[in-house]
Amino acid sequence: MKTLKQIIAGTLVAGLALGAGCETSTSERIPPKSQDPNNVEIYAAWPEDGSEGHYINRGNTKYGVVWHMNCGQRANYNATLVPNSTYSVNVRYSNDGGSEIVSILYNNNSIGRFETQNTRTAGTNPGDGWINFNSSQTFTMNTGSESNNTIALYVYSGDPYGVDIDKISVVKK
Ligand SMILES: [Ca+2]
Repeated sequence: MKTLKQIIAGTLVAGLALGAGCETSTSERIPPKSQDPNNVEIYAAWPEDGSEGHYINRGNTKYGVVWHMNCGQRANYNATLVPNSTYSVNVRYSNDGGSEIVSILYNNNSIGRFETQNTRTAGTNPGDGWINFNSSQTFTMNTGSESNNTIALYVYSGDPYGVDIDKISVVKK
């Protein structure tokens, strides 16, 4: 017969095991740490706290996950960059159906906006286009004196189905 102490210990172990199970699924989403400040790939599924949108598992991406954003939503990403430098920035996205206008902000200042194209191939079914990715045009971004910066995406306008963001590429010229 188990003592009360053994029962409590068993419950604790079960609780830890449950926690470990949750931890495993969380660890699959640990953000990649590829932070060469000359060539930063920001994977959109790992935004800063308080960002709007949600992640979705999606093929044709490096980590199998995207960040989905609807009209009016904003997602923020911290990046370590070389101060007082010029970068090229573009965004890889998929968009099944109607367009969005997405603004890219550097420390809250717009560096440009792009229109999402329909990534559904002609003749395929609605929804099939989410696994096809396009890149936006490339924008120029000049960094200031700080090495810690925030790059944000804001969906300025769009259809009811939003846009999936894979990554933001930030490459020093
Ligand atoms: Ca859309």
